[in-house]
Amino acid sequence: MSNYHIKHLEEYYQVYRKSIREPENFWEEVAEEHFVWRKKWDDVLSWDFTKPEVKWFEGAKLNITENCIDRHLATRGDKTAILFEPNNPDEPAEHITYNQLYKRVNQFANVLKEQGIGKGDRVCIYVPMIPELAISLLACARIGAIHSVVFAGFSSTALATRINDCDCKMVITSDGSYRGSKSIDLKGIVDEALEKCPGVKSVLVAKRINSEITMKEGRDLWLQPLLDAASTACKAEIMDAEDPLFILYTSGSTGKPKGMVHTTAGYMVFTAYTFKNAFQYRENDIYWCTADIGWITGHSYIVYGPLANGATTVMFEGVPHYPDFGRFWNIVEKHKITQFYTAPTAIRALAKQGVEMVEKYDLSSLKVLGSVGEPINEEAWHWYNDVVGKNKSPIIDSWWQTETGGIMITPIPFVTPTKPTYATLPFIGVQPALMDEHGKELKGNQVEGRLCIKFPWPSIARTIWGNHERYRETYFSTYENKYFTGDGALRDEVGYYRITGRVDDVIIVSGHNLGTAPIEDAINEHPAVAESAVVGFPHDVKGNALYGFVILKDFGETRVHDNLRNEINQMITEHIGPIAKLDKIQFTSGLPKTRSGKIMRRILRKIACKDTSNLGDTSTLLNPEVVQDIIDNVL
Ligand code: 6R9
Repeated sequence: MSNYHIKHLEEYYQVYRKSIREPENFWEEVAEEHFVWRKKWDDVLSWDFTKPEVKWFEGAKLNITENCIDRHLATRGDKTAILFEPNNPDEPAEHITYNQLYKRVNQFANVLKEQGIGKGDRVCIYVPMIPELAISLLACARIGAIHSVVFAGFSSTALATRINDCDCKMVITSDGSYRGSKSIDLKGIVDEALEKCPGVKSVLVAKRINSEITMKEGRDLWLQPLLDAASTACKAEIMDAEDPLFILYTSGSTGKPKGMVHTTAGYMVFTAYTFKNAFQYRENDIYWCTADIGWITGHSYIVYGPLANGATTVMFEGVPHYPDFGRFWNIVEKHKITQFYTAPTAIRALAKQGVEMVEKYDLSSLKVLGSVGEPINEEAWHWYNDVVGKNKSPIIDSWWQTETGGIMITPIPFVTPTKPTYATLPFIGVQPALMDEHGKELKGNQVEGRLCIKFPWPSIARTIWGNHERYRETYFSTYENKYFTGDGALRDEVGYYRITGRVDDVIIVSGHNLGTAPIEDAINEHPAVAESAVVGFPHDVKGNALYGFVILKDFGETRVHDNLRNEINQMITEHIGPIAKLDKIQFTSGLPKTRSGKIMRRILRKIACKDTSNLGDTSTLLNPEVVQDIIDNVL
């Protein structure tokens, strides 16, 4: 079908218009022609954003792993499906073919079954970027278990919260992980978490760093011997289109993380279709996304989207600066990467190193460069375009979210002319709207407002695990009949979108979404702390860094403040993880509050950004006098 691969701008507009005018026909054609179904759907789409309820391909039966693996075996059995590049550059890369992936996923699926896991059970996956991670997702999907991957950089408390929120019966982990020159004791973190997780019956442990760990009798099992003993055949569980495929947690503006639930058919169709078009993927390309599978980018564009297209997808275990800042470019040269997808924070860190680190390597294989996770600033965009892409590989600045499942606004490479810092045009089937502060849609171009989506797309998250009301409240209550993204955006004179950043209490640090509420909760756990407020301020590598304003119970505290700062960051590390540590901590006697007792973060944000020329009206504050005091002591 010609619609599957967009080749020029006019075709984009044609296909886009069709996808908007006849969304059901459009997606039905895509679904018909590019996937294998055990049974086709009775109904393409039913939806109601007031409930909210969205169903795609209802009545269809399928298994996503048959689409990602089995159907490729006849034509691509010996092709590399997953190309694993280890942390240590001296350790050989591992090429896992589709034939091998089929066997390994089936063996893993059989182990899960033997351990009593079945359809609908939740399995927590806390595994570093090693092949077992991708394989464990697929093994769950094979038998209809719902995977809940927790990024293996989260602390034991964060892990326990996520395990308990969706009642996981099993945890899959590894003895440890490598990160550059360091190794991390993952199993120790799991053991600590499980003290608070009575529902977990078994733990499967992959061996990666050969460290001495304790195995709890009756609960913990080494994975490899079980895999070796398992059969390489495992029938795929036949799933309904709307059966949950996975849960993935994202930060919200209250303390509790939101378990976004993605279902099977719509997610598969949209991630596969966006992968093919947004990266202009061709057979025999070698595609590399540098994200961790612990985030949605890894789920959709390391695992499901690429494999549904029979692609070769690279999994990199390490970090951009080990053994030196040339590692990414070394990998591009070594594996002749054609599509490279990374985050602005990585681009900024690498751009700081100067061009020699890039120019040492042959990057001529690159065709398409991608950016995701946060707004890309102009300087980073140009560096990426000129130094890495040599002005010939278009940058796709792709905007999307955990909640959207797949790419929503992006240039299509070689089709949409790019513009620095602009995510450009909505993807096929995506209907954005910008809203003003009164809840009215801003029509026409050259407008700026809050970004909403007016019509369901196949991979929209269906609910928040265990809390549908929170799902409605967070995404569908601000603007009537629209999905609200939490982002601000502008539309320029030709209709290109530029994402301006979060408009809620989520701060994106190094591409990671962090809610201010859980960080403040962690700080407030410190016995010396009475109250705190966290805001973001610009940082040249991380995009944003965190600034904490902290009121101590006894302001005249005689203890050394630097120690207290370390202790507060330690609290945060324990409760959330090191990614949420504060760059600056200012101790203060008060926080600016409204008469209803709400902290005025807008003012704190301006102070942290050293932009105090126009603080707006502070007269309505309960305590306007603290503002000057905070300004005088700003760090
Ligand atoms: C895929 C992913 C979602 C938030 C999103 C927005 C920001 C992502 C962006 C971008 C500007 C881009 N974001 N891509 N902002 N330009 N190209 O990152 O999901 O971790 O849920 O984050 O990230 O603020 O709302 P997630």
